[in-house]
Amino acid sequence: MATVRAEPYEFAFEPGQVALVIIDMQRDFVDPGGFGEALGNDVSLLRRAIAPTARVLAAARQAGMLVIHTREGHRPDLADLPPAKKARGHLKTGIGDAGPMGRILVRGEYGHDIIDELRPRAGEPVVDKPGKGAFYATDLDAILRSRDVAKLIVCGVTTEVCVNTTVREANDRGYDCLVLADCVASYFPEFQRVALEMIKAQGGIFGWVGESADLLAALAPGKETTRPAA
Ligand code: TIU
Repeated sequence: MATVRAEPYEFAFEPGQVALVIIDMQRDFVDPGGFGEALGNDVSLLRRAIAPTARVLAAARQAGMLVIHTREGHRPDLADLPPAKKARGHLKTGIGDAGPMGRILVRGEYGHDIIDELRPRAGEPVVDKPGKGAFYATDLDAILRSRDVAKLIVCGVTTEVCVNTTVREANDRGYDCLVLADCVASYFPEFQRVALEMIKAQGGIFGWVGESADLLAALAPGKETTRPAA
């Protein structure tokens, strides 16, 4: 059993029964010229999560942990794009339209894919999702249950949108989620702070919040206990 210092209290897991879930680290959100920027956001705020997430990804692979990547996006014919989602924001350039990295949030396009720094390896499931939550209209729940995974370590973007929605969906399905604060990011610093507060409030109403350094310490070879509190 590994234990990670976290709030509201330590997060314990068997490395074989936990999955690392990396949410939507796609060029469309993280790179200039994508959907995130089309929404008026400064994408540089998201890029700070890349390096710590890459370290967690390497450690998870080393530990033999199940790694799952998600991507938000739609079929090229946009048949799974709700008209309300397409219309929202009255954007000049929105989902399905041509952007500098291909059609925005459309599967198969360059911008829809995961950034090079966190590229999935063969054998790591990539879950394509049409919504903000990774459980809605996907096979994520089936993938996790078939492997007896009931605990998730969550990284990705954005903290208050797809990360929070996914954690809430997971919580209602009986999963325990540890969100790594330095491996998730928001275009809005205030939302980053509050979204993490919401998860861990009331005794962990939706889950746990920790730091990647504490997870890495727990996963280090031969390390099976929590790092002592500072
Ligand atoms: N706009 C925003 O903050 N996020 C999204 O649209 N999708 C995800 O968070 N992945």
